[in-house]
Amino acid sequence: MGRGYMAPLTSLSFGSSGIVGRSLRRAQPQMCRTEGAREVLGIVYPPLPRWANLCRAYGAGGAGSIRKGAGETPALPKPGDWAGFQQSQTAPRLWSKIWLASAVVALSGVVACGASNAPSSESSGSSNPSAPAASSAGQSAGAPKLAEVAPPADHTGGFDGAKAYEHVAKLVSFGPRPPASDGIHRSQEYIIAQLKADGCELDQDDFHASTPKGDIAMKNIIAKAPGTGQGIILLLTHYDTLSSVANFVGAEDSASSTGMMIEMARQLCAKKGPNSVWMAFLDGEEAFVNWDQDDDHTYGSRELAARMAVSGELKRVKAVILADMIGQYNLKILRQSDSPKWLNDLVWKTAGRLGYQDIFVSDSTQTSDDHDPFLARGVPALDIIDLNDYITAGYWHTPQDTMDKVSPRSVAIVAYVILESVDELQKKFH
Ligand code: 1BN
Ligand code: ZN
Repeated sequence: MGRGYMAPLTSLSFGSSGIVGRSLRRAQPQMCRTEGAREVLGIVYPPLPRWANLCRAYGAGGAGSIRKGAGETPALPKPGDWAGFQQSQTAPRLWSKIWLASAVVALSGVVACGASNAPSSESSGSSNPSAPAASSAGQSAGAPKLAEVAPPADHTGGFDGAKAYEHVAKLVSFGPRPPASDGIHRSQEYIIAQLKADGCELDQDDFHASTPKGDIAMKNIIAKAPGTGQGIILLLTHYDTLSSVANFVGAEDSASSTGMMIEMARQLCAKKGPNSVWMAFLDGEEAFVNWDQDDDHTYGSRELAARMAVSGELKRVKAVILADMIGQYNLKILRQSDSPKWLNDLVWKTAGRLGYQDIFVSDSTQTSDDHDPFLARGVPALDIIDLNDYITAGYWHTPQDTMDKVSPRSVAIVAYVILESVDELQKKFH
């Protein structure tokens, strides 16, 4: 893929020619039939699963910050203006620090609480470094958060969770990242600089997507670690944020998975396995107006799947693993019922072996996301996502999606599970 490429209509029209649309519609009978599609902050979404009584919670979020229509998007502040959004606006920093300090005293020895906004490695003294620490126990959705720290890198297969958290904070510091914005351009520069520094081979796919808001320039960034054979293991994250909500910086949706993937690239680009490992940073996942209408979503992943189909590379893909919203405290990842059983089993078995069966739980759900264009083309694909709890807490697609909702420990654990799952895939497809 070259630079400055204008996507052929064929590539995006694959997504709208029926394959992708059918896939998304097919998923709906499993969802909350009583409520149907819901509007959250001006964007209409498909219904959610029943399992956690979410239909009611789905409408939460308050309509006060709805911004609709072209020209109503607020002017983007200068980058420095966004520092405050690294913490929730509803919890002033001083009070949250006092609260955290009290929590540290109360739970002495359990929580290691740094004064810095980027917690460093924990020293829990736990006899089982893989076991989840007690620091997240008892926290309910919406409650103030105890600071968690990343496990030392040698407890998570070499993955440096503190560094990943710094990447997340950096992305958030650029402000909102809707497609073609100043914030996303700064994010692209940052992602590319980090990947180059890690020695990754890079593809930059600049394309244009036809959206309800007109033709929008977008960019996928693909880091490639070549393998000795022909196979490809494809890891995905999106890095854009929702354009329709003012002051939405998306710490969890989507900086957490993007920061994690940047840090994973440091390890993966230094390795050569039987299969190549590609890490795609995707633009344009979020809807501009209505997720459930006119394929107004997943522009970047549809572009990538279409391009790889045209080039013949798609046939070489053994598995796709998407990570999205993986940094929450009290993380709960559900199996994906639309994904192949063997791929769910491989990842969940790996998580169980590492001691994280309380995070990778056995319930199933179905989520529409960037893995869909690959499933629709017959490629085994999985979404590692915790969407439901974030909706219940009232943070999803709101200005409350800030750095204080992201746990370096959760990010590190998901990275560890994905890295080990990549090793399992390498063994399976050697
Ligand atoms: C995930 C994060 N998604 C958007 N931001 C995808 C999605 C959209 C999942 C609608 C469920 C409903
Ligand atoms: Zn989102």
